[in-house]
Amino acid sequence: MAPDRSVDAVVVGAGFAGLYMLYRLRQLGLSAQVFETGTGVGGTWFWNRYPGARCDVESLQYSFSFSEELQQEWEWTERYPAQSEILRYLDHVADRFDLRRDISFDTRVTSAIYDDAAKVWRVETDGGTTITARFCIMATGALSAARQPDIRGLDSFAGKWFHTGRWPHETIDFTGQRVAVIGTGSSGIQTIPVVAKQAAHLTVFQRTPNFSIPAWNGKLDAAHQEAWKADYAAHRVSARDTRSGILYEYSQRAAFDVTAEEREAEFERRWARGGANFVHSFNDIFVDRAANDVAAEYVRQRIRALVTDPMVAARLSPTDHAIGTKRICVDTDYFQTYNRDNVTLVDVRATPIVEVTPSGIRTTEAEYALDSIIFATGYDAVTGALGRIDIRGRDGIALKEQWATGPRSYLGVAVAGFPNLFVITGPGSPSVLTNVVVAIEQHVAWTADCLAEIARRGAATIEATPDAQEQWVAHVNEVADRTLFPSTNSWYMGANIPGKSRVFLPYVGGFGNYSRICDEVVSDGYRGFRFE
Ligand code: NA7
Repeated sequence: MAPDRSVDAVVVGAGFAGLYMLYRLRQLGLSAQVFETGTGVGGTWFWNRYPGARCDVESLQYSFSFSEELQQEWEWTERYPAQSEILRYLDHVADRFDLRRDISFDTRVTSAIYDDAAKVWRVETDGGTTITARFCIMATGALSAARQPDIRGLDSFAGKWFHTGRWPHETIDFTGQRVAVIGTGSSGIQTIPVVAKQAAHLTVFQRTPNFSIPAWNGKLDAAHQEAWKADYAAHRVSARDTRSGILYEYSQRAAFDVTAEEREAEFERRWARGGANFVHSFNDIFVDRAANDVAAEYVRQRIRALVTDPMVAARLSPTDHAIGTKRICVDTDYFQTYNRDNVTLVDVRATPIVEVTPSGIRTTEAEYALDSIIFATGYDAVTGALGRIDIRGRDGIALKEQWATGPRSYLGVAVAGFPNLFVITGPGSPSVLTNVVVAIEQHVAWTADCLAEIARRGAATIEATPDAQEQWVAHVNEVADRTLFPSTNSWYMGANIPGKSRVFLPYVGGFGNYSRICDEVVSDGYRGFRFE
């Protein structure tokens, strides 16, 4: 079929990645079409409107650095940005750079098929549009494919149910209601304290307890913001040199290089400061089980101090995984919420959910009458959004089939057999282990430079070589195996999705190291890539 249109580049997604990619494509003088499922920009931040939704990276760091004017003019109001503030920011970015005119909203890309003869990508949408493009850029997000567990009887439920990652746009008021939250990851931990204050009764269905550190969120001090902005560019440079693209205090000491009292004091200090900085208290927490155990025990001790009922405190205390090997949660009054009279914690490992009935949830032990159910059950992370699109490269090979035993990419941005396809923060790149805005900016800039190089060389395509890809995959696995991460059943490992292959999805070698490798690949004449 003849395409409706032809452009230089199609971008899938209009979150942080898609917006910045469009900005860079325009700078290169390339025509672009962005497709976005939501009715507005923002991606993950468009959908995650649940009560309490907030970023776990501080505002001054979780923002674009590509425009000095933008980073100077935008005023953040809180230490950690609420979802509504991030969305306002992204709306501002879209307007400021006049990005919307190249974005088709309310449009899902259903397939992207490479035509080897014409050397173009043929992209189809659910609206029936077909567009061809030389370059296809997946800015589909690592945490965008919401995962709804298959629980018997949900269709029969007479009340309302929601997923945190697909929250409706109208205000949902739980006042006076009997509400359930299923899931106690970051989303559950954020929403539970807020919903508990509204609901008549809240029942939390927990399968695995998580480690969480207080955010101590509050209004951003104007003088602090001003001082930070005075030196913004330097802060950004320093952040890019770190392991996670975030300016934390990365300790140079190992946990057992200090006395027990010093360790305790360090944990204490970091707890009082709040946030994920805690897991960097010592430099061996992610690699040494004993070091990890002392940090984990400190948090468990805190939970016991915060939660009045010792049985509930024990149930809330994680013992099945090393701290930090699931993304650490950052909360406001999470553990204290269980001291409220209107909150009940149900351990669904001990008493599994059997079914949803018209009036509530039935476990093996009891029936809970409910008006609303909130699923905070996470995402098919890192590869899920790509898997929902029929992506086919050379010879009609489907990406999904090629990745059936785990994703294989070169640098997490390119895939052998898929010429001119770029994945922003794809599997095998630091992505979800970082401040994702920093990771996105690096991937987008690298991709834009690559497109400029293609033009300079007068090449039609660029493609990762199978050898370079195999070496990269081996390196990604080798680095992961040196840490405690693979020991945990986490979404980093694909373990939350039945049937998903168990592979450590992101690159744990550190953002700073990773971006140096990407730069070296370029200075070595795009080592591991083939231009045609
Ligand atoms: P997560 O971190 O994947 O958390 C999902 C939670 O839902 C987790 O506690 C799961 O328990 C639980 N879950 C999933 N399926 C079920 C079923 N069927 N029954 C009971 N409980 C279930 O997702 P989030 O949205 O909280 O956070 C994702 C990331 O977004 C986060 O890490 C930040 O980076 C931002 P499990 O642990 O699998 O036993």
